[in-house]
Amino acid sequence: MQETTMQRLWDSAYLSGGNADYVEALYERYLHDPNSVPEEWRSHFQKLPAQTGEVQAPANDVAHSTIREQFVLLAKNQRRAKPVSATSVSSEHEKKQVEVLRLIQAFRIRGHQAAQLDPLGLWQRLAPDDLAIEHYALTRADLDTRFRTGGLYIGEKEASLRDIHQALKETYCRTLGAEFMHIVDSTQRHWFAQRLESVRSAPKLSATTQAHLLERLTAAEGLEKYLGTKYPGTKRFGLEGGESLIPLLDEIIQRSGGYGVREIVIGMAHRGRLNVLVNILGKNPRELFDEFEGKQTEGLTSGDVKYHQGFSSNVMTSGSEVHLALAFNPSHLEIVSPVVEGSVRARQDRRNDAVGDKVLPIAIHGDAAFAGQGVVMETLQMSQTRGYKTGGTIHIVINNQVGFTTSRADDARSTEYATDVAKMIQAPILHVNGDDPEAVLFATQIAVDYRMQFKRDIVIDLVCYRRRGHNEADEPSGTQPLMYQQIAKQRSTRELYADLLVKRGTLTEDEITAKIEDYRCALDNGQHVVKSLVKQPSEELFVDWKPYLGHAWTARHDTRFNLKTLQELAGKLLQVPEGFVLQRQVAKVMEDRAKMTAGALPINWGYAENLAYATLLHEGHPVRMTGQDIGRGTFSHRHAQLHSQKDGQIYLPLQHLFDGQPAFSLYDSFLSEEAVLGFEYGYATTTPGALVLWEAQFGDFANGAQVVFDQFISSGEHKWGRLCGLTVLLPHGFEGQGPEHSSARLERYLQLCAEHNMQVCMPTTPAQVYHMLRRQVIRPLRKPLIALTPKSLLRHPLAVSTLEELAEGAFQTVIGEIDPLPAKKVERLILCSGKVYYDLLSKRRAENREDIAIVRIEQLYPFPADDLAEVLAPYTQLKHLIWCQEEPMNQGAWYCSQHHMRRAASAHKNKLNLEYAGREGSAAPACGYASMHAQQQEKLLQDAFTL
Ligand SMILES: Cc1ncc(C[n+]2csc(CCOP(=O)(O)OP(=O)(O)O)c2C)c(N)n1
Ligand SMILES: [Mg+2]
Repeated sequence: MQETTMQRLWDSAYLSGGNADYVEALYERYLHDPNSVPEEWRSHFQKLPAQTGEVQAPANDVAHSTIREQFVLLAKNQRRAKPVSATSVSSEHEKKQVEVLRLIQAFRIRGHQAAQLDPLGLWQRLAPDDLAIEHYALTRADLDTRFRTGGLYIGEKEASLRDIHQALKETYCRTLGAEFMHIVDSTQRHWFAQRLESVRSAPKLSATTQAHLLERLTAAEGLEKYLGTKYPGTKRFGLEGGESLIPLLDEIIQRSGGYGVREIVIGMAHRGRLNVLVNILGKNPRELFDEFEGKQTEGLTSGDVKYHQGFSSNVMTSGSEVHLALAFNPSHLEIVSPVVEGSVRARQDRRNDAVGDKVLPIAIHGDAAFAGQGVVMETLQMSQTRGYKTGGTIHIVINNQVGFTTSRADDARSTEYATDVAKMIQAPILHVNGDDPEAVLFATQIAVDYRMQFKRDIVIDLVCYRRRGHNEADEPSGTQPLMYQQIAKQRSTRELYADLLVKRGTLTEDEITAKIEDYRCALDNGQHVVKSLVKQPSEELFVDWKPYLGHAWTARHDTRFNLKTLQELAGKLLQVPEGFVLQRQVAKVMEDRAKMTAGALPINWGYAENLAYATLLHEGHPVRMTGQDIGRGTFSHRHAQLHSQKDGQIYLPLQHLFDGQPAFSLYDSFLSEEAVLGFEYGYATTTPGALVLWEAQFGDFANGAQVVFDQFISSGEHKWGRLCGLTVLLPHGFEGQGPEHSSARLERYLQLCAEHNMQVCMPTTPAQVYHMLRRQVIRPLRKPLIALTPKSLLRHPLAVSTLEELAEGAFQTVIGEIDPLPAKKVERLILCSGKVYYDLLSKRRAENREDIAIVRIEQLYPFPADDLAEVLAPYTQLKHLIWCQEEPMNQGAWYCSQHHMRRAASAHKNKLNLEYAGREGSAAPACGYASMHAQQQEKLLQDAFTL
């Protein structure tokens, strides 16, 4: 732009100050129609993206906040400059001043691209050209000219260009590369600039701190060396090359303890896990050695490999005693992250820590997994939502630049950094060279401070390397030849830092050798190596799981509830605050519920469910329920959350039952299955006393969370000894809605069932769902419950119950014939589960058949063999025993449960055969044509009556 034009622009707009709005509006017009703004503005705006370097995207994507800020900044500087310019500053100088400010901005945005982040020195990155002064209207001749430093936090209002440039290079381009300019909130951006620039990203450390850093690195390296010598070639997924993780974690714990954090939950994968267990959580090395030697944990039928084991301990910090928990995790990378969040939220809820001051989540990731796994995105997305937020997670990526054998960036991801995915929630990212432990320490301090102040997620990208193969039996040079040639020459992080400390005179060679010896001795003696370990943790941090141990599913329990109190609670459920205006249909639901309470209408499903929650709350059990649209209910049956038509006010009657009641938490979840279910698993495994419930929109969608079912819900207890009372509601039923709105895939869950690991139920009446939910909490058993719940049945005239059935009944695992058929006349007995029962019943009643009895199996696993035998016994004239299901033959309960039913059939005095009436095998769960559905349904009913 011509100097005169520039001058004119300044005079006309941004140098006059306070005109940012005007400029922004101008810019808005330019975006819509570039021709609508004067030529000089157009040409200036055209240059904006490239010049300011804010984005690489087209001009339309330049954030307005950025544009606005730029002008505000310029205007401010001009205002400040006024007194000076009156005397000495020429317009030429002023023009350069602006360029200097742009230079500063460029470093903040892209300085990390020129930072020395790779300990191996192999990265081939071209420094962005706008970090050089020549990119601007500046030359080397300007180096000694003094400029105002603007918002640069270097403690000087004015400095030479040389000094400014130097400060920027030191701050942003050494071993710490910070990405924070993508954050929209300017307070946070300024916070980062201030923290980094004021110490040029390298605060001075005391000799004690330096010695401590070295001691932690010695421990990290020492453990790997020890295990490598003692158990050569045994898989341990060593941390070698990434040892800085240990001082990093140590600093998070100590610093957050200083803030008053009382509990920290860590989720991590295989890499470095043993090191973290011993050197951070203080697991006794002897126990680890036992595991290397193949010792089994008592009481677990499956158990798990050593690098999946969780652990917990308490350590002392400057602030308080901190409870540390490392979550058990499966091999499936990243899935532990939402589980950790759930566990943290549960602990926060227990402590009434609404903002996250007391409990901190740490998620440790691999570079390849962080970039690739979808659950990372889901977990990031949940981080600020009402139902799932935990006040910010500190993410650490152990970025060893390789995932198994894949290291090409253009194979592993589509972005420059493995951490770019975190920018979707505007999380700041601190890339740090793992071979500079002091920079790692500084990055960690910033991360903790940021998390504690802003309560948002932050990422530390610990750029390191992997000294050995993916595991200790794997040879990496075949696939990463150049990388491993360099690694062979690379001195360890500890060695490099020890040398530095000797050079600085902080420690002597002898002192350094002594540290190594001390550590090795401790391991030899099987001693704990975490000095701050608390031997007798305070009681306050303790959750008692004992009441839930050692019970069978048949454990005695009583789910009855006093009728009068039930009616009182029911009354509360129908009250809304003064002036609260219910929508017409909702008002009708409430009116009907009032009639149900009075006995004028039978109880329907939605009401029974609400009453189950109310009674559990009354008995002191908190209730947490989440799922997509769970407040209203996908099928409009629940209405546990009401919305006033007058002002949009939200009211949950279950939160207003009585003073001092336990928490009733209900959240419509964001549209995720995998992370949400992982979260609820984490929550439930931390909260034994509550009903924790997740509902899938349709049962079909739950397979988006298949990993959680397979790796945690069905097997967690037998692998890790973790109990979990989570309840999962899966709407299921063949109503002609097509392949994806029919089946919750019952077969999947039944196939996972063994060793009484979980329960699979298909209740068919309101009283049944009521008692099933109450039983889940009241019985001292903590096993996951998979409940297949109805859709059309929610309004089925026959699927109703009485208030007395709620007050007096119990959950029936098997429901026998309900009509008074003479047992002697019954020659055919149809077994079934779920909605098809009502179709069979209607048909039988319509045909007036007295020879056919229909029995419902309401709990498919653990299979209620005794209850079924008892129901079958009176039918002495039985000739046919049929299993009838709506699901295709390869699905539903047929294959997984028939052996249980066959056993009952052959145990019957008439030695019966079990026959099948249902759809034929099918690739898709259901057909997409309503007429075909109806034909199939009719046929399977007919089969049940005639086969
Ligand atoms: C969901 C999932 N897919 C694949 C694997 C197999 N696997 C185990 S480790 C690994 C590479 C992980 O690389 P990275 O995340 O960088 O961690 P690193 O081992 O380098 O620390 C893979 C693909 C797995 N464990 N989990
Ligand atoms: Mg890796």
